[in-house]
Amino acid sequence: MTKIETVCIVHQPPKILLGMKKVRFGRGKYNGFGGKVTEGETIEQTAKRETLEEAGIEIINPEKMGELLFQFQTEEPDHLVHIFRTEEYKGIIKESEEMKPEWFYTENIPYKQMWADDEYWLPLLLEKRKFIGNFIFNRDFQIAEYKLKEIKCFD
Ligand code: 8OG
Repeated sequence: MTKIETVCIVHQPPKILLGMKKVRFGRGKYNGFGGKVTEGETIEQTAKRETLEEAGIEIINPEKMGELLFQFQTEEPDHLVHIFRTEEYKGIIKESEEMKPEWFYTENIPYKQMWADDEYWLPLLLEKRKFIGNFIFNRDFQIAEYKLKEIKCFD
């Protein structure tokens, strides 16, 4: 069964907010904030809820920028991830059980400590370009195959 999830990147040029994930899938990697879409929730509601839970902030006007399917050559199920970008938020950024938030200058994004696909699509998001794609990971979580294309809008 495919997991439907979100990732939200807070982008206040020239910086982005990432979190060091402390638990579960992706532990030890920097990522945006996000998680599973629960029943009855829109993906935008998920993006807001997860960012509040993980970083303590209320995001304002998140915009969907990407839709990516991740497939694995292990038992891990597919992940369909909706990627959001937001510039504004309310509240004070706070560490949670899942994530330790940290600001990075966009010229200093820690790609080596992120999922291998992120360096393909994050530069597009930072330029406010929208994209869809899929990535297949091998057993070492390296990219075996991928497709990524820019789109004008989502249907
Ligand atoms: O709740 P769970 O621990 O399954 O959350 C996984 C999070 O990681 C969720 O926000 C979706 C996100 N995610 C993947 N794969 C990738 C990826 O390749 N790159 C990035 N940036 N995020 C990913 O599941």
